[in-house]
Parts: sequence; structure tokens; C-alpha cells
Amino acid sequence: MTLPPESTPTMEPETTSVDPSLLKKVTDTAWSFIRQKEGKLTRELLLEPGGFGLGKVPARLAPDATTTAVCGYCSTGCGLKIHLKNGEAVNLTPNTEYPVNLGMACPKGWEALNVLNAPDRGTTPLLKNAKSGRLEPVDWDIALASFTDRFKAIQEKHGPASVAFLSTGQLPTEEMTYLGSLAKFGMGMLHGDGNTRQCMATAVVAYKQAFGFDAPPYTYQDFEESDTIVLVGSNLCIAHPIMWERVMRNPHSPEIIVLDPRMTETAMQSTMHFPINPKSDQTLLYTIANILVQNNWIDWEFVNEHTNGIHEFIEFIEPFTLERAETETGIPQRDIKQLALKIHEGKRVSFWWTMGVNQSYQGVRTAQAIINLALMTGNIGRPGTGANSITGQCNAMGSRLYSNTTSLLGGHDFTVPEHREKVAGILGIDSQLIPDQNSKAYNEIMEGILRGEIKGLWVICTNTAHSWINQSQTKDILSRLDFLVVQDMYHSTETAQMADLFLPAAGWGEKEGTFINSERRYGLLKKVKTAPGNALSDFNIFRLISKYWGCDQLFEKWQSPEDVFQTMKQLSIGQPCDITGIKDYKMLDRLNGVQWPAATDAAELGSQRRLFEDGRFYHEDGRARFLFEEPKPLSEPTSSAYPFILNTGRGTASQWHTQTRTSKSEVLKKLYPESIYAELNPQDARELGVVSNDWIVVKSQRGRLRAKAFVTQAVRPRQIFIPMHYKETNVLTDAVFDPYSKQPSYKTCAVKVHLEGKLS
Ligand SMILES: Nc1nc2c(c(=O)[nH]1)N[C@H]1C(S)=C(S)[C@@H](COP(=O)(O)OP(=O)(O)OC[C@H]3O[C@@H](n4cnc5c(=O)[nH]c(N)nc54)[C@H](O)[C@@H]3O)O[C@H]1N2
Ligand SMILES: Nc1nc2c(c(=O)[nH]1)N[C@H]1C(S)=C(S)[C@@H](COP(=O)(O)OP(=O)(O)OC[C@H]3O[C@@H](n4cnc5c(=O)[nH]c(N)nc54)[C@H](O)[C@@H]3O)O[C@H]1N2
Ligand code: SF4
Ligand SMILES: [Mo]
Repeated sequence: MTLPPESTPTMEPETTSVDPSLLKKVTDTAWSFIRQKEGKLTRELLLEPGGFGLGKVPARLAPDATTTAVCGYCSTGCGLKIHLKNGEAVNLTPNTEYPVNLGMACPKGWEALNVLNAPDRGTTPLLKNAKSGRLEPVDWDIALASFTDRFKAIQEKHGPASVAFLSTGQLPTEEMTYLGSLAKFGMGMLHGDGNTRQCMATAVVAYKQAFGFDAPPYTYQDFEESDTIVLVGSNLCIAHPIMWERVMRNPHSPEIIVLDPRMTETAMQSTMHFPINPKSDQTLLYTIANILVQNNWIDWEFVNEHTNGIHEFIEFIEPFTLERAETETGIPQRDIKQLALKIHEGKRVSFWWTMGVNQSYQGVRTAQAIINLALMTGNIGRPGTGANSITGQCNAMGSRLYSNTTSLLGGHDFTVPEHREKVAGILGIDSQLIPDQNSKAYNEIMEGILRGEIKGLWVICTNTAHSWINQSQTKDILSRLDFLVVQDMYHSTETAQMADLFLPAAGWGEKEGTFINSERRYGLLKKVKTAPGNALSDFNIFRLISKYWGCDQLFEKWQSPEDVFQTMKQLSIGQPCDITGIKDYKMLDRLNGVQWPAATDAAELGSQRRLFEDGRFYHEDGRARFLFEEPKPLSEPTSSAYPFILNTGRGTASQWHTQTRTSKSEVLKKLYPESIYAELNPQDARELGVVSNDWIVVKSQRGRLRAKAFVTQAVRPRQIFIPMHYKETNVLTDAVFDPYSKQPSYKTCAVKVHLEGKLS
């Protein structure tokens, strides 16, 4: 195996790839823990500058310099300047030239480097000792050999589909492409999904059905150009603070309308807040559509030329009267009328949605109810408009296009023979290696384990034993596996603790690749730090696995992430997400990121673009579709035994998901409550005899937790909100899914509440 080509994004490549003194030092330590395996592990492979984590300096960057990279937390995709000393990052500042964040960053971004040195970083592979049941350090050779032996043995006994993988929206796109290809084309797996199912599946399906391709249409400039901004189930101030800053820069005194059962930080700053009953959005949105129709506030020219299905939709929404809407949504009739009027009066109305919509047992149709409003008012394809799903993780969009889970690489379809032929041709592999069926979804993989059909699971860059719905069942399911491999930056995660084999991974800042942000912008991340101990970049772990598995010849072309990027370009040809106009990483860096599509020279395309300016959508007839369905009642209605509705989501701007990263920063820790808390309305608190900071007990039919009470008007009576960042939260949630997207409905289940020590 040869060294990967050097791809210095900001600086000229050095002539020698690895410093000779470094080479000696590295080999000395390296050979002491990695043995030659059938001549496969070569010295070059170990010394690869892309990041076997052993080299001290990132060889391609000058020792004292400032370079750039995009942030690795949320999907905003802010640009950062990273300052190096002796070849290692020592500090960072937000990039003032980057078109996304214009010099701003949130606390997580500012603290991004400081979570990399934590004592619980994985520095060596760990293998469970069969006798003691404890994880013990092993070298990479033993780790990779047991990975291969155990998974192969399971597949031989139970068939190839008995091993599955769960990936993520937080790896670079190139690593996702490698992983998905390795698992499905190299290792013969049929089933793989990822945490994007928990997050974006609803938006994916809603867009595919309505537009013909999974394509969020906006550019962030639209936040600044709207005169009416409608946020549905989206708490920008906390979850996307820099997008919110863009709203704050809007010079048109926009109407900011928030639909959220809670008075969130975003709702507090809005001009109109609708504290809608949980999961009644569909009714409200259909009623607004009905009002628009009744008043003939429809952009008929746009509708007639660019859409299908309006007449069926008009007929369907007739029964959605103001009376019905008031009863179901809890919003007074005059306010609903006012909302419809604002949407009509706005010249540039943009609709944005996030998890309050996606995480629902009826998410797809709710998202489409938003899309319908944008279509019928012609609010799409123009500045400041759009039916805009905001993504969550730094590379949620990358996983939607390249994780090889729900869709075949590049937004293709596993079930279409021409797509399989095309992808096989580009990869130079036999098309028979590409499965002709779709993967099981995350929940189906979990069910598969429960039924004993899936016996081996490889979890990469996600923390299932904290974030998946209904944890009591989840832990039981994971414990039934014959072999669980967890590949993570930290060995302390709830899932890693359950692993039979733990593989230590380099994280953001310790490797390179691209992320695709919410506005479809490819941004570059770089290796600015050495991974600790013997941790390796996921890219290199995948390469090693392909060698040990014996399928590395399939991926010979992919010696570096940028090689994969070049393949991704080819895969994108003819797709709506075409990126053939981006020459290489250097160009991406120079242009401050590039949005897809970029089918022609990206340097000529301008720094930002929105979709559908010509009114043409991706269905064969070029038209968008109105899609709708009768709303369903709450999946778990309240009762006298469980009288509260539990809502969950993001707590503060300083906490990230399962807290494996953000809990390692001393600065961030000062910015959020240490222990789990539950927001409770003062009226309920009085009835329960609870004051703030009392410990309360919250129970659902599935489990119980204790939390500190936080008494606040922000939640409505008989509702309670608990952030997702604490490991207990998902003990309560109910494993219910949207029928089309299979996304978990994390935001509503029935619970009871009482003061600790007091019988309920
Ligand atoms: N600080 C921080 N930022 C993050 C993340 C993080 O962990 N921490 N995670 C990132 C990720 S992956 C994601 S997906 C995004 C999520 O970003 P958001 O979706 O904005 O965050 P959530 O708090 O999950 O949910 C948003 C709102 O939905 C509301 N909601 C609940 N039920 C309903 C309903 O029935 N109708 C309506 N209209 N609203 C409802 C909740 O009250 C909540 O305020 O954030 C990203 N950004
Ligand atoms: N109740 C409730 N539950 C929810 C939600 C909710 O709103 N309510 N939201 C859901 C949503 S939208 C999401 S996106 C999920 C998120 O759920 P998870 O994906 O489980 O959350 P993270 O903490 O981001 O987990 C990422 C893991 O990857 C590791 N990691 C980070 N970088 C790297 C890397 O480069 N390589 C490797 N190998 N590992 C790395 C981290 O240490 C961490 O363990 O949670 C979902 N769960
Ligand atoms: S808003 Fe998101 S991308 Fe920007 S600095 Fe914060 S976490 Fe990073
Ligand atoms: Mo998410």
C-alpha cells in the first residue's frame, strides 16, 4: 500500500511526506504494538500522514500557522480559524470570512479543541475478556483479527445479513462512503442505518415524495431576506445559535412566528408564539391552508405551472374549520386567522422546521403540510422563501447522500438496477456485490436483534445506549448480541461500556474530510492535532478492516479521504447533488465551501445559491406534489394514571447530545445544569407540592427517573420537558415511529410526576 497523496488545503505540499526523525520514533513505538499480519500491515500504512494517529505533527501543515476548518458539532457548519504552534492546534477563533457564520461561533465551537484531551479518550483497542467480562487493552492486530474472526463466524453460521452496522451524521462524508461501501460491498452486510434516522429521516421522505429528491432548498441568506419567518418545532436560539444570529441580522423587521408547545428561548424573542398542543401541527397547518383557499390567497400561476394535486388537497382540507382547529390545537380562532393573514401578507415567507416536526409518529405528513403552504403561496425558489428543513448534526446531509444506508451512494436507489450498475462501474466493482434491496431501518435492526436474526452489530460514532428510544428495551436488546463492536472517541460512552470490542477513533480536528451543512454546503475539516495514543482516524480503521477482512482490493483507489472525494464527484454525475464542478479540497478551501449542486466550475458559481429558482422540481414531470393525510391522535394519550405529556429535546447551547464531548470542557460545564432537570408549570408544581430544585420522580409505562424540578411558565400545564442530554431521559420514551420515515417519536409520551418520597 502506498502513502496517500498529500492534499494540503491551505499550504503548499512539502516535498517529503514524513519527517525522517519522526519516522524512526514512530516506527519504534508502532512496531511494538502492531505485529505483521500475513505481510498485510506495511510500514507505509502505519506512517500514513492522514492519521494513524502515531505521527506527532500533521505533516502537511507548517508548524506555526493559522489554518481553517468547519466546526464538527451542529449542521450550521461554521467556519473556524485554527491556530497552530509546533504543528499542533492551540487555539481557535471564528472565521470572519466564512459565508456561514461571518465571524461568529457558539460556545461549543469555541471550545471544540478543549474536549479532545479528555482522560477518557480511547487510546487503545479494548477487548472483552470472556472470563472476567471486562474490557482489556489489546493491540490493533488482535483487535482487528477478532473483529474479522467474530463477524465472519457469525455470518458463516447465520448468513451475511446477521451482522449489521449503525453509523452517524457526524463522520466526514468520505468516511461514510468508505464505511458504507466496506460494510455492504466488502463485508456482505445487507443492513445498516444510522443516527440520522433519529433526526432527519422524516425530512428525507417528505422531500423525496414532494420534490422527487431529498433537497433542502435554501441558503442561509434567506434568514436575512425573509419578511415572515415561520419556525415550526425549531428552537434556533439553543440548537442553531448562529442561524439565529442570521435572523437577527435581517434588516426587514421580519415577523418571527414560532409554533412550539413550549415558550422556548426562540419563542421569547419571536413576534408571535403559538403554544400549540403537542402533535396538533398538522391540523393547524391544514386549517391555515383552508383559510388561504377560502380567501383565494393562492398563487395560482405557480401552483398551475409547477405542482400537482392542489384540487385533491383543497377537497381534503375542507373539514378543517376554525372551530375544529381551536379544539385540537388549543390556539384561539382569531390567532389562527391572524397567522393565515400574516402568511398571505408576507412577500417573502420562509417556513423552517426541525425536530418538533420530524420526531413524530406523523412527521412526514406534518412536514408535507408545511411544504404544501409554501407551494400554494408560491413561497419557494425566491430569496427569503422556502419549505426548509434544518438539519441537526454537522454532516447529517452527508449521511443522507453517502452513508449507503437508506440510499445507495450519491442519492441513488438500491432497488434500481441502472443505479447499481452505475455505482459499480464508478467504483470498479462487480455490480452483484451491491444489494438489490433496501436496508432495514434502525428500529428494524433493533427488532432483528430481538428476534435473533441479527447477532453482530458494529456501532460507529453514535451512542445508541443513551440516545435510542425506550432505553430499558434498548439495553436489553444490545445485551443479546453475540458480538458488539463500538468505534468511538471515548471508551466511557454508555454504548462503549457494553461493547465486546472497542475501537478508539480520532475525532474532529484529528483527521480530514468534508461535511455538508444545512444549506447543502460542502466544508472542509483538517487534521490539526494528533490523536491520542494509538487512536486512529475512522478512515484508517476502515482501511485496516478492509485489509484484515481481505476485501481491500475493492477499495484500492481510496488511499486518502480526498481520493474518496474524487469518487464521490463521479457518483454525483447526473444527480441533483452533482459536485463535479469542485476540483479538489484546495478549491473547497479557497472558495469557503461550495453548495451542491455544482455541476460546472464552482469558482464561477457565486458563494451561495438556492434551489428551484426555475420552478422545476425533481419528479419526472418537473412538478412538486401536494401530499396529505388525516391527522392521528396522540400515540400515547394521557390518562388519569399518566396525566402529563413528556416533551424532550435540546436543553442549552452548551450541551451536545449524549454529552460525550461537551461534558469534557470546563467552560461549557459552567454553562449548563449539572444534573438532570425537568421543566414543570407553576400550576402543576403547586398541585404536586413541588418547588424548584426539589427532586421529583417521573414515570412512564416503561421506566422512571428522578430529576430536579425547574418550575417555569415556559411549559404549559400538564406538560413537562426534560432535555435529551442526560442518560436517564430515554428510559421514559415510547418506541413509536412514523410509518413512512421510521423516525422515532421522541417528543410525546404520557408520564406521571410526583415529589420524591411522596407516594403518587
Ligand atoms: N446545543 C445543541 N445544539 C444542537 C444539538 C444539541 O444536542 N445541542 N443537536 C443538533 C441536532 S442533531 C439536531 S437534530 C437539532 C435539533 O434542533 P431542534 O429541533 O430545534 O431542537 P429540539 O429541542 O429537539 O426540538 C425543537 C422544539 O420542538 C418542540 N416540539 C416538541 N413537540 C412539538 C410539537 O408537537 N409541535 C411543535 N411545533 N413543536 C414541538 C420542542 O418543544 C422543542 O422546543 O439541534 C442540533 N443542534
Ligand atoms: N429523548 C430524545 N432522544 C433523542 C433526541 C431527542 O430530541 N429526544 N434527539 C435524537 C437526535 S436528533 C439525534 S441526532 C441523536 C443523537 O444521538 P447520538 O448520535 O447517540 O449522540 P452523540 O452524543 O452525538 O453520539 C455520537 C458519538 O460519536 C462519538 N464521536 C464523535 N466524533 C467521532 C468520530 O469522529 N469518530 C467516532 N468513531 N466517534 C465519534 C461521540 O463520542 C459519541 O459517543 O439523539 C436522538 N435522541
Ligand atoms: S453553531 Fe454549530 S457549527 Fe456553529 S460553532 Fe456552534 S456548534 Fe459549531
Ligand atoms: Mo439530530
